[in-house]
Amino acid sequence: NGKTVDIAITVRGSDWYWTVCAVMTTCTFVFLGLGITKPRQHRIFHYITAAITMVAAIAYFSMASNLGWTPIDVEFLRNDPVVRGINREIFYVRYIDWFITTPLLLMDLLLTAAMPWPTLLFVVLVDEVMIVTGLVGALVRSSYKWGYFAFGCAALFYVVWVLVWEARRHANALGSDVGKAFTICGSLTTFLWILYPLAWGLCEGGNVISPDSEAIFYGILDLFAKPVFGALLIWGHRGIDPARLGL
Ligand code: RET
Repeated sequence: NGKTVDIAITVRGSDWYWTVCAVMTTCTFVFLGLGITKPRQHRIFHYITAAITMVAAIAYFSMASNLGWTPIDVEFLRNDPVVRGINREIFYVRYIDWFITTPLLLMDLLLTAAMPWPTLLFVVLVDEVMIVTGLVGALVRSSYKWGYFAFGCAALFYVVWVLVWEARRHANALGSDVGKAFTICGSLTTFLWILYPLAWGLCEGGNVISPDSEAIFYGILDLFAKPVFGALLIWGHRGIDPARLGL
């Protein structure tokens, strides 16, 4: 009959979330600003990429304001006379962000490689399975969370496989400029996306690092996966007419 401990972000975590929010907001306007200097038919990658940072900006606004979370007892196996459980702040708003933005990131990549739409559809659906299993795993209060995690990792494995094999070959066949743009952005994505389940295991899954450290880990990943990725993608498309990609 011990007490429960609540763990949550401090003012330092909140300040860092505000910082990331500011970067995402700025990048949204920069990507849109670059887009409107182009003819309408040439704006698709600007629009997709700006939408990604726009959604992230709002998610980070929520987390910086300490909203969009729910307390979850993460030490469910614990049998301690003093501490009955540890309620960790789980930011479900992250998953709402990812549910919208990871399909957009995949569209950026798969449209660059001019993949046929059935492939795009299936990869996006598998990606959504990955995000939803991660959310459910983060919210359940038993070791079943690792079962959901395993489903999510299998889904990520498929997405990475399509990017590294099928889409890369498709992009290279479209010319060296398309191949280069895809290789740079695809490699960055593959490297970063594999780190997300690691962060999840240390935060929502295993409660190994504090919510402030979680803010830094996911924050740095998101800065590279969205603004840095977006800048490289838009830069990679300079000189590529979307009509060549069937867009
Ligand atoms: C979860 C947990 C379940 C297993 C796996 C995950 C992977 C998440 C990924 C998220 C990517 C997010 C991005 C956000 C935008 O910047 C859901 C953490 C595999 C890959 C790129």
